[in-house]
Amino acid sequence: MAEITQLIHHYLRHNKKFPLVFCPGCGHGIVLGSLVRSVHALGLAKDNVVIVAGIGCSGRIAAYVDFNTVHTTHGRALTVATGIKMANPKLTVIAVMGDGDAFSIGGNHLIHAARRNIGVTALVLNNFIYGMTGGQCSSTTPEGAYSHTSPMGQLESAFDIVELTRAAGAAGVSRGTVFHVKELDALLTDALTRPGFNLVEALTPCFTQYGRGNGFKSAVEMFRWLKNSCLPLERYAKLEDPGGKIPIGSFVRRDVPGLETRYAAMCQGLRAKKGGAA
Ligand SMILES: Cc1ncc(C[n+]2csc(CCOP(=O)(O)OP(=O)(O)O)c2C)c(N)n1
Ligand code: SF4
Repeated sequence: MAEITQLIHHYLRHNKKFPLVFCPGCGHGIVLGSLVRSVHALGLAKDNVVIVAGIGCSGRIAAYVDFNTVHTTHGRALTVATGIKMANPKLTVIAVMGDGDAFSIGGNHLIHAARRNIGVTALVLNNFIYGMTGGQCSSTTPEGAYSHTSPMGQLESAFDIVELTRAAGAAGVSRGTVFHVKELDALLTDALTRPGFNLVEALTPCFTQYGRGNGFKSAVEMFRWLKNSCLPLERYAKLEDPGGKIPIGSFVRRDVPGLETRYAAMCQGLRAKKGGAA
């Protein structure tokens, strides 16, 4: 059996309806593939992996993968992921969220997860829009862009996700795209091995709700845009005029023990003080 077929059989839930619910040309399925390949590359046992998803098209990913999965409410994936990691630090906990989920309604949880440095990987599928609910603007919708709630062009500026999470204290922050798949796999694999809170932002096209209204003729054209607009951080840093280019790669790598590790050390210290077993 071809390797890819073996992966599909091993990691995907057979009783789920395929093809995926995503629209043709949606990038979310590519992120799903990246997630499976990264877990496989690290040889993680399926029973030790937990996917916590919020609500949104991105959140549907949890339904397809044969790990421990929880579908939470919109914006709250990180709170549930935090509880799971604190209760059982041995688990690899991955919160899969859309930009609306992670950066907008769940923005407060995001900054606190980063500040606490809970040992969770946040995989955020950023399509610049609320996809599932019909194309409302999110906090990553670029200024001037069309959405159903900014029909004259978005008046608000978008969050700079890297600077936001860096300032909040995250151990790791990286950005990839569904066009640059091998690089995305590498960023996610790396994040899954690192202690503390690690965020991987995956830029992914939503032609249905975002592309159509913003001058793209097709989903293919959106992939072409990712190809032409995104470039490795090192090359981006040398540009005199970055124009509309977007840097991708690893932006923040700090060695910070996760909150769960610091908590376990504190408990051990207390037990030792009382003369109990360490
Ligand atoms: C508390 C709450 N508020 C609002 C909603 C409605 N809602 C469901 S999905 C969604 C937007 C999802 O957008 P995003 O997180 O960017 O994911 P995408 O669908 O684009 O992948 C919203 C607002 C909800 N389900 N729960
Ligand atoms: S609405 Fe957008 S994000 Fe949702 S499945 Fe369709 S293309 Fe993907």
